[in-house]
Amino acid sequence: MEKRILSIQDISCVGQCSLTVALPIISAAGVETSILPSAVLSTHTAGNFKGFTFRDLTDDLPRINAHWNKIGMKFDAIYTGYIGNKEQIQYILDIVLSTLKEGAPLICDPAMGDNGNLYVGFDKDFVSHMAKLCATADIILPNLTEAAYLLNEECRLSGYDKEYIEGLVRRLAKLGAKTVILTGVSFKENELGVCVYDSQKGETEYYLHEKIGQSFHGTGDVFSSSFVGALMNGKSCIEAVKIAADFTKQSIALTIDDKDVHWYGVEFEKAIPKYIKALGID
Ligand code: PXL
Repeated sequence: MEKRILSIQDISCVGQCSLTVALPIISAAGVETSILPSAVLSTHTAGNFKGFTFRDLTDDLPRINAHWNKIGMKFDAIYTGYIGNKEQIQYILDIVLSTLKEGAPLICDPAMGDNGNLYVGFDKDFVSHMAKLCATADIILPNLTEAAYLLNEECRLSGYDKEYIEGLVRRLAKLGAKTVILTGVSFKENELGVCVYDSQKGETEYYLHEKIGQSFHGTGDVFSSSFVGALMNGKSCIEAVKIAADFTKQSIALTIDDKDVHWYGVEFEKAIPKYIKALGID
């Protein structure tokens, strides 16, 4: 039977992030993708999108869960991203408890900040609730900013060494997750990549590649979604990281020429054929 996963994050109607990224990418990976929107926004909250609408769906979460419990709905993985507010965290923990199949992974992207800052609307109190969700996850995928906030440490975006990164992933694992996948790691100019820490083996692996162009919004969601799609295809964590990092890089490369009009996200659609090829399901 086909695997069915649940992704919990917002719908930004326009903006190429969260569910409008997760749904097409994980579906393209051949995995049934059920969704639970945490909120509906007219656009994402970053860059030039001022005056966006925000429909909070907190009250729907327990009602949806009650229905799923009644019909015995179960998922082969749950992947969480942008969460609407701190109250949703407890509801999401309830959903995980009642709908995630035994032994199936909870994958948590604590999507709440970038470039040293939290996204609009989030504060330290929200971060402490997100840390609780991360503590129950099997795999977490923070960027450097989210990692520092989760640990309540000063954020270092450059000028660090391997010792700093390896200390960071170890401290993050101590929050509770088995595997930490830290994104946005770079030890030299024109390099970007990921550090993977398996706390059970005590092993750290890197996937560093050439950095192309400027940074784009939504690339964290493209990376996490394609990672989840690869993992659900039976790839190991490090294989899935490589496939996801390559797909994200290709998506950026295929967007750079449209940067002025397409500043709000990456045109990942153009790279989907390569992603499917990398998964070996073409
Ligand atoms: O890509 C992360 C993200 C998801 N959802 C919303 C956002 C952002 C980043 O700004 O605003 C609503």
